[in-house]
Amino acid sequence: MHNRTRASKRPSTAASVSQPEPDDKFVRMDSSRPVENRVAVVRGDITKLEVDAIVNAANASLCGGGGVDGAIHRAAGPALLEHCRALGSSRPGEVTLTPAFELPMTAILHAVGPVWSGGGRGEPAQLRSCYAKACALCQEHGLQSVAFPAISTGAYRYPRKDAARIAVETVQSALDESPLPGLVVFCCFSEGDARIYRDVLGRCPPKTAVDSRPRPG
Ligand code: AR6
Repeated sequence: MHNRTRASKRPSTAASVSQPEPDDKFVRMDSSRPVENRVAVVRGDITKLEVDAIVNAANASLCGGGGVDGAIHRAAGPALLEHCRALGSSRPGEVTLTPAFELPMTAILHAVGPVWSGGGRGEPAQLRSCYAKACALCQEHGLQSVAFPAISTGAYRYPRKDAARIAVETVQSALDESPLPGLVVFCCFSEGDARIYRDVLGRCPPKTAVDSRPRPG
């Protein structure tokens, strides 16, 4: 069961936060919608989202750590660590797919973001690669919906606005090219981050504008 790489745990054209925050209570998106409605911003814990895949902000060892990586490993259980140990290490800009084990998703996409050291050491390209490769894996494995944390913006200190701009632009390009993933959720841990994403999305040209507000009912 854990070797499954296609989106088969359950069909998903919707994403929801099962422990709602005061705003962003619920996001429902239909993957048949046009690109502009295939992106959402949610505030909350990524392990609680109902999506086919979640992206982990991993380190090169793939063996867990703090932040969102720690939260995902705790929720997925020890089998994830065992699986990751067998995979060996990864590199900045690379993304590795694993099963989600005790989490309800079909897959976890472990993206190794760059450590920020001023921006002159390839950090933007590596961050872009994380988002592009994660979207490509969704296409390859039939994953309908995927949630991203703000990769590299915590322990790895990537400036949050610059990182959000890269995330949005890269995902937008991927969605323009492919019907999969049908839905991309930018999962922000803080309201400040959610505001940054909404702001960046608001500045996109009309064809990429998104509805990131909760829908009643
Ligand atoms: N759900 C969603 N976002 C979260 C969660 C969560 N449960 N927890 C934290 N965040 P970070 P990095 C946000 O440090 O900068 C680890 O030790 C957090 O607020 O998790 O890529 C790894 O093992 C921030 O906005 O990842 C690596 O060694 C974002 O996730 C290193 O940290 C990313 O913060 C990776 O550093």
